[in-house]
Amino acid sequence: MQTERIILHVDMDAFFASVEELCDPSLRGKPVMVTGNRDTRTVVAAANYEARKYGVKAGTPLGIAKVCCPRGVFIEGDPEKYVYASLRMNDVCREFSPVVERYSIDESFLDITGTAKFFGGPLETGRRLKQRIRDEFGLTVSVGIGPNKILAKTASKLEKPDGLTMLSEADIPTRFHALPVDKLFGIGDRTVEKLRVLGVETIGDLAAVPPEVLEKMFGVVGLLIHEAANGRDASPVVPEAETPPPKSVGNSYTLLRDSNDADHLLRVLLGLSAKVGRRLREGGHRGRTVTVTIRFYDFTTITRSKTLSGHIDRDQQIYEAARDIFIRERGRGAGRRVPVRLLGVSVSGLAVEGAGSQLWLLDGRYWRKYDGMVAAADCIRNRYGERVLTWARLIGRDEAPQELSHKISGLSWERGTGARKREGRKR
Ligand code: DCP
Ligand code: CA
Repeated sequence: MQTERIILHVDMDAFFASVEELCDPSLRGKPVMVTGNRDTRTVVAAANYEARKYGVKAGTPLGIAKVCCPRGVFIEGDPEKYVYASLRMNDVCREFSPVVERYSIDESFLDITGTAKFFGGPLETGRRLKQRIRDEFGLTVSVGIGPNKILAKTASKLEKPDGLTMLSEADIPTRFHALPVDKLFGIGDRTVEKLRVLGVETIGDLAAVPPEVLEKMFGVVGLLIHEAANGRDASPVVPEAETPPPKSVGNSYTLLRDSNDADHLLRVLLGLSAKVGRRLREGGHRGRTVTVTIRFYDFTTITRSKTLSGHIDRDQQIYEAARDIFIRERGRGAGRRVPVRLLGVSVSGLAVEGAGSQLWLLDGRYWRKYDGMVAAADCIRNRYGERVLTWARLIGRDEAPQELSHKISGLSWERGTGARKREGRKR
């Protein structure tokens, strides 16, 4: 019986920029950079490999990118194109296995344990998948293959662009352990900094750190880091169809101190709305009904809803509805004198993908730009963590929990900023 799995990770090269090149072949060979809305302070979301020669990469502020690469072509991103290309790419992936997990806009995992033999083995499957995507779209991708997701994802990065790399169990003590620790899937800059204190430079160094030490430093995550550094990862490839669609998406938050300060409570609602918006977009959902939960200091709780004319998924739209509900309830006396202990925001009445797309199609230029910015901001957070972007209104507020914070007003890069670290009890 075969127990070892074969996982393939596919990652598009310079995705947004490559799609733009595809739409306008005259861009080929030139340094191309895709940005957010250019009316605001913005950053480069994607730089093609030509532009990277000038030192530009994702997150470089536009002003700096123009200095580094004055002859570069700067294009305002159009997420509709990228989503379309992403979905089509996924269709091609499904030709190679029924078990495909769309991991991000330009990355998918395929479990090819059962199907690789039909395509001539794992490497040949990777080669054919790359060829299919090249033939179909003229795009290059990098493919990584391994016995689990961690090794496959690490492998796909090793020979970018247009790479095809396999990391097997036998490669763990050698190639895998020789890599710098920041190449390990899931290890962010902050973790790398903390690990440096332990003298950890390579994945191998990390693998040698006793799990108890990592647990002490990072909690349960430390144990996962230990497993990952040793090339172990049992997480399955989860095809989308197996994820049941949620009925609603919501988050609640217990205040650090009970409060009846409206400004303060609205800020918490904003943070919650942003969190819910992000989760909706991640799942490809939009909903029509926004519900606010208010729990008072004595645990009495009210739940009030508002149903909108269309389906929404943007932080600002959710917040506006939540704020209306909150202000209406306060107008009726709720919470004006009584301190609030917990607030919750949820969105229900979810539309299946496509059915709620009216807003997207009918809205004018403003929303299109907004969409681009939201999509780019989401991508940035996917890559660099929730804390790099936040709403200006939430910066530096001690009750603006940073893990709930999102930046919408202009795609500005604010690495390392965000609301102050929350201390005290957990949500
Ligand atoms: N993206 C973004 N903001 C970021 C990072 C990425 O908007 N900070 C977008 C643009 C990218 C796309 O997501 O094209 C995919 O992200 P990747 O990290 O995979 O980057 P690329 O595909 O551009 O480059 P690579 O060839 O290194 O994968
Ligand atoms: Ca990519």
